[in-house]
Amino acid sequence: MQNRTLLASAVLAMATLASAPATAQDNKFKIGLILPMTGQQATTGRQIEAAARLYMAQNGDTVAGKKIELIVKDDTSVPDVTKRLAQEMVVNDKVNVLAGFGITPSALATAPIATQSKTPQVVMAAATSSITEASPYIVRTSFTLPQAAVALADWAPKNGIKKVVTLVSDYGPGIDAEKYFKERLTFNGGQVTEALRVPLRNPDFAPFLQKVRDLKPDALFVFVPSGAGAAVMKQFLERGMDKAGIKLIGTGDVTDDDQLNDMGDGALGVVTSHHYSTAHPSPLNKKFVEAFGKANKGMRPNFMAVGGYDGMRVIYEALKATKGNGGGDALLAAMKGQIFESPRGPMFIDAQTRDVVQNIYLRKVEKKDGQLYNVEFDVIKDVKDPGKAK
Ligand code: VNL
Repeated sequence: MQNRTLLASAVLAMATLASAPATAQDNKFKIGLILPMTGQQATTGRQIEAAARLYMAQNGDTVAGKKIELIVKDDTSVPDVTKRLAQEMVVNDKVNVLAGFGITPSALATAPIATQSKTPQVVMAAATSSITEASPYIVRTSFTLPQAAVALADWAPKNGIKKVVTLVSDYGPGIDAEKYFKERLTFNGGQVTEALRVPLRNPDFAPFLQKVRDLKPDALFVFVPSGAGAAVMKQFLERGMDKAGIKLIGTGDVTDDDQLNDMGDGALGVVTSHHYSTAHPSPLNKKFVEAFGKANKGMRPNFMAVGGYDGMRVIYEALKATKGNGGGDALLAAMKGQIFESPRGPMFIDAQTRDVVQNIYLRKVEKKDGQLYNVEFDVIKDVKDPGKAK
């Protein structure tokens, strides 16, 4: 009797030893989400984390027999920190996928780690065209600045805007926006009379805007990263530039849905081009906006949120397609070519470039039910990144 009990417990102990550690590891699928949660780009981190958590709440945290674990780390948008966190996540946490990346330098700093460790890197925010070329393991679910800027350069000259001054943040996405806007506007018979660049860190827009006032173009084209738009708008209006007959135009980063409501009626009528608006009138988006608000004290999802939400979709579906058994290469292959309806509209991941192909909308700031929205009035369908053609 005693022997049998001993034997039984010994067998049990062996079974536990043999299976427990392996099961715990094998049944987990880890997503390392690196975002700016503090500092100048904190709104981007907050939006993307909220969207990722919403996606998990709606779609469950078990996929193909694996328990999804989301590990969120704050890189404060300092690229050296991003790189260190990515390294730790790959080596210590053994993450299956790296994701997030609020700004271009953070995405680029991580690219060699993705390549060396064969870990898919899902870029949910950063939007310089060349990012996807930095590693064959990068897949992007945000947008590119050339994608957005070219649409606006087609619209402007048809709408009385011929002479434009550009004002961009002086780094990857700003330089892309400046270049592709200018090229297309010039092609369309317009002219960029001056190209101004402001530092990314702690920008002071005042001296630049004063200069624009003196130059008196038909319009000022602006690219600043998400979170900086309200400061530009405030100073633009304070200087009475709208009253001086200068229009403000830009990619949708400047009329960011996260901040738009606080910009005031001075923002009414501003035309921008972008891939996502909170006001996108599809049933899927209405559900998304409502659920996002409900889960986050009424917060509006912006274009960063949609990049995070769709990034999670791409990861979940890749895990399903590989039946929970795929390594980095198999997951990457299952991410390429995914085609689906996003809250932004239809989109797909181009299998060749691993970049997002999507509609770009022209939008105008309007008031509806007492709130400011980017209301879409035109669409250019299935836009590939123009930066890839060269
Ligand atoms: C970038 C591009 C960042 C667009 C942004 O906001 C943005 C980037 C933080 O590639 O760094 O709106």
